[in-house]
Amino acid sequence: MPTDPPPPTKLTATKTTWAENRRGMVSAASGPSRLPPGQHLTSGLPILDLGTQPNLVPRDWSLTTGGLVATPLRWSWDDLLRQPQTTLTADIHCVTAWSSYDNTFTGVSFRHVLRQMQPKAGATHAMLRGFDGYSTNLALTDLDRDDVLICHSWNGKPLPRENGGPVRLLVPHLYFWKSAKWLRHITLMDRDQPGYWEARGYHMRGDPWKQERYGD
Ligand SMILES: Nc1nc2c(c(=O)[nH]1)N[C@H]1C(S)=C(S)[C@@H](COP(=O)(O)O)O[C@H]1N2
Ligand SMILES: [Mo]
Repeated sequence: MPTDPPPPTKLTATKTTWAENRRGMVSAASGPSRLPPGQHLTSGLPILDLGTQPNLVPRDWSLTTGGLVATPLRWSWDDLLRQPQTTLTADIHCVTAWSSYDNTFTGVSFRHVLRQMQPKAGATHAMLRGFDGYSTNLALTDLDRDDVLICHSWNGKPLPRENGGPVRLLVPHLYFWKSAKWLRHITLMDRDQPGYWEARGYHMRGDPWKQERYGD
């Protein structure tokens, strides 16, 4: 169910130029630290998006899955809340160089969601799409973890619209662009394919500890 991404904005054009110039790359990690190389600490979650923020009430939200799955899902808000819930606290690292400590999220672990949809043999990657036309790719090995969440709450409150509410992905061990906001659809694939930022010079995986900011 591809939705075309919206046209470039000043922010998306700037970030595309950063990838071309490899902005923010530093030469060596300076030793063990809570802060990945090249990052600085901020507070809260600065808002980054493609320039549109879908306005969805929980009743309008649903999540569908397709591609290489034996059991395609279609979850309403109530279906999501009926699943086992996980609360965790994580540090967030954005490729634009801010990091934010101790953000608490509640949602359903992606490991549980994968079990429900039953990946078919040969499924290795996923494309995650937002209601704004955004997309991002992830390996199933990066999704099949207890700390990857489809989440609806942040710091004990409903996830605000600008942060992807009512429902977003959280992948705390990768740069924050992998954490798709306004999550709409998950496609399982038998190969890796670039999403929105990955097609614009950003790394296919995005591990902040390895500074996987940009593609080759
Ligand atoms: N649907 C959607 N998800 C998205 C984005 C987006 O533009 N659309 N931007 C990504 C980027 S680049 C970042 S840094 C984080 C920002 O999340 P925040 O606005 O809650 O801080 O969302 C990610 N998920
Ligand atoms: Mo980002």
